[in-house]
Amino acid sequence: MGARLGLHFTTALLQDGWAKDVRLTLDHGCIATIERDVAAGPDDERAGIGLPGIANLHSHAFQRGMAGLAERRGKGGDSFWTWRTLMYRFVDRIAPDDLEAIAAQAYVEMVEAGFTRVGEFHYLHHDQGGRAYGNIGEMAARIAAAADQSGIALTLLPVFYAHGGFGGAAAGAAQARFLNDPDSYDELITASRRAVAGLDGALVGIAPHSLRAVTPDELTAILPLADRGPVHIHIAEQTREVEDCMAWSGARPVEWLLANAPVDRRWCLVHATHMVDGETKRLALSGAVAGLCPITEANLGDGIFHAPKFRMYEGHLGIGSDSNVLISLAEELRLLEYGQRLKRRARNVMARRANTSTGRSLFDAALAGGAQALGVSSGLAVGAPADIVSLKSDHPALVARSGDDILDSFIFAGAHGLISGVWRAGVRLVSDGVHHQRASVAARYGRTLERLLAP
Ligand code: NGQ
Ligand code: ZN
Repeated sequence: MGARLGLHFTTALLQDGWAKDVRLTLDHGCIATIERDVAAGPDDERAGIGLPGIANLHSHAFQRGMAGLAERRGKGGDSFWTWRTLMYRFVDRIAPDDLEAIAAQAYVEMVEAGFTRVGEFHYLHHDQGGRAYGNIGEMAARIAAAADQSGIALTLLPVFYAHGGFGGAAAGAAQARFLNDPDSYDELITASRRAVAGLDGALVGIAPHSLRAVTPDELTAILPLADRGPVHIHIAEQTREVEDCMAWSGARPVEWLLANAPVDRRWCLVHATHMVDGETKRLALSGAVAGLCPITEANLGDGIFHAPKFRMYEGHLGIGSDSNVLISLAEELRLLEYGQRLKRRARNVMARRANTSTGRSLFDAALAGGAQALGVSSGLAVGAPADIVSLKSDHPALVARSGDDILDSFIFAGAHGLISGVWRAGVRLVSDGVHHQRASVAARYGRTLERLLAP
């Protein structure tokens, strides 16, 4: 790299808070210097309002391809489980090229939304009918290729999936493409590390899918493969899952996991919707991240997380786009707060204390929790990766705002078009709200969907 790139912001949210007239210089993808209260240099890029990029801690990228196609009422009552049947029908058609095209589209949209890293909870491993690909890491390599095309940083979470229900129940035919035993999973992890080896900043963690899909012995067998990396698991998303877990073990899912697995800061418990007070408190004290996916949880009719109690015990939380039915950082945070308001008939539920901004509290939580869950550091600081989002300071939703009012307005009062630029590791990916690869990625995605959805 040649001369250091200078970026100038009218105001920016640095690791130690808001600052005015901020000048960053970037070097080899990292923030080399930070100056405050300085004018822009002659060659600096002027970039409006600066925020740190946020990690999207939970995605199933392929599900972007069926977004909006499960919103028609069926014969009986529709539920998470009827949605899952439709999702399984869609996943069955996806070939490696298709996965790459759909994931690239999802990731471009994530970057445009202000996400600079994604945790891909990746479970589509095998060919139709469960036949092995020549390389067990074939699909992992397609996820890595999609991340590369979009520029988003990747924490790849290859999923261990072995059963169709608690207590080692046999998996169904529709789940055949997901299945491994601990030995083949070991190979998958090795292949996944190889698949991401060329990607700047990529990490690999592990992901036992859920207590429905993994037995206690299997969980014990695969945990060492994390090798100090992140461990993600779906848990307590649906009440039926809680009932089935009670019938199997006498304990609730989160209760069972906390009693039987070494849950700590490396863990991310995705959803954790249905907890009683004792579970909520103990999960918070474990230091693990609760991976909340408000848009998907609303879409699937999951329920509402016990946020006030969890926050009272200083629990860590982050945000995921999960089914990718809609990809929006601002809307995930807004819906997290609005779910709480509707349930509790109160306002500003997620604000950390009196006289604090709800938007800032949500943003700080998602920034720190997302980074923790994906195994990286967070925030704009010297030495940190230059993962930056800029907002348009002259947008009507943002004019005359400063400090935390900017975040409140971005989250609660902005509709579209507030994000101007996005940089990942110092590389500019988005200008004027548009990802530089948007057109080519969307064209390939369009051709893929035409074929996949053809009658
Ligand atoms: C998934 N999605 O892995 O994509 C799941 C559905 C399951 C959510 N849990 C499959 N939202 O949980 O069995
Ligand atoms: Zn999920």
